Amino acid sequence: MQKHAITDCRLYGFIDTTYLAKRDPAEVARQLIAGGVDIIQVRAKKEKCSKLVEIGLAVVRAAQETSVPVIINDDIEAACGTGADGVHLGQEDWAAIPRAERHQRLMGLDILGISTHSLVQAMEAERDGANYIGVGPIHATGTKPEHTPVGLGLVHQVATRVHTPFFAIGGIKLENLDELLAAGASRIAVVSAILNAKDVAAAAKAFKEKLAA
Ligand code: TZP
Ligand code: MG
Repeated sequence: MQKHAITDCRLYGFIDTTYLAKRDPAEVARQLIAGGVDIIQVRAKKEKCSKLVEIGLAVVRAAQETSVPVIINDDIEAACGTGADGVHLGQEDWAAIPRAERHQRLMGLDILGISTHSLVQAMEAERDGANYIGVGPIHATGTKPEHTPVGLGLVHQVATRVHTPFFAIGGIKLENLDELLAAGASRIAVVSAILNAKDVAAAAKAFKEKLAA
């Protein structure tokens, strides 16, 4: 099925193994989709590459008959191997790929997302051809504890100076969504507030509705 263009995506959901416990990734992906997430990332920081590929394949399959693109975190080869729509890379992952090799390495993937933590990084990611960028962590979060929060000020700067679609990420909850939208975000990426909810689909739906309001 034809996948959403990034410009049409506002709610970014995750299959993050840290929060899955014993749940079936494909089942949780279906719950995210039922709740209205526009795009899904598979994130398996502590797992081996083979596990990332296994979960990636299951999520790609779960999203196959839907318009929801699937993005694999951290690993271009895993993204290609699963038939995912794209890859999401951190600053270090992206910087580690020689410029001359980037085009070739990304062949077969429609979407490149890059994490950014400053205006300079956001502008560089735009120049480097990212299809979207992540901006964060906005607030302190246990999902990415090693990063200092960037705050709402950066959201305002990126919204004003960068044209590439950006997803605000990090510590986003329903309760702090209004201030984020007021700062200039129109897209959000939410990990724990959705995956830790009793009802994943309902939690995603609540974010979706608030984004649309
Ligand atoms: N990148 C910046 S913050 C973050 C990532 C992957 C984690 C966001 O997780 P949560 O649980 O929504 O705060
Ligand atoms: Mg990474």
